[in-house]
Amino acid sequence: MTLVPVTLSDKADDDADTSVLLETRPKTKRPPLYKVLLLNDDYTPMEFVVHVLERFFGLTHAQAFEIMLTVHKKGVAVVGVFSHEIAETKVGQVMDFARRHQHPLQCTMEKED
Ligand code: TYC
Repeated sequence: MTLVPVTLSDKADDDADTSVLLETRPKTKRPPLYKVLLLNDDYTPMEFVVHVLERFFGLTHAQAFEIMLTVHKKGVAVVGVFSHEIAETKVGQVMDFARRHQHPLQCTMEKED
């Protein structure tokens, strides 16, 4: 809990300004968020990427197809924004699933500014 000094003017006696400490609410800093990024490559099939986006990010087929196309055309796209732990889990799930299917699909995370 932070104590903030506040000077109050005493109308009865101008020379007797009184300093008091007021309690503020405790500082709770929001934890940083992380963007999960999907990277393009020349070999992973489009349908596989769409499936990954549906399966691990809860996207509809239309949303998944749209993001897949963005990655295909631009090279990278943000798939979602999560806490550090959730982002790490999603990246691990995607990388593991891609590796098991022998696709070079890459997924990474990056701290949000
Ligand atoms: N570029 C791939 C292809 O033409 C498709 C693709 C899309 C691959 C998105 C990865 O993250 C990716 N088959």
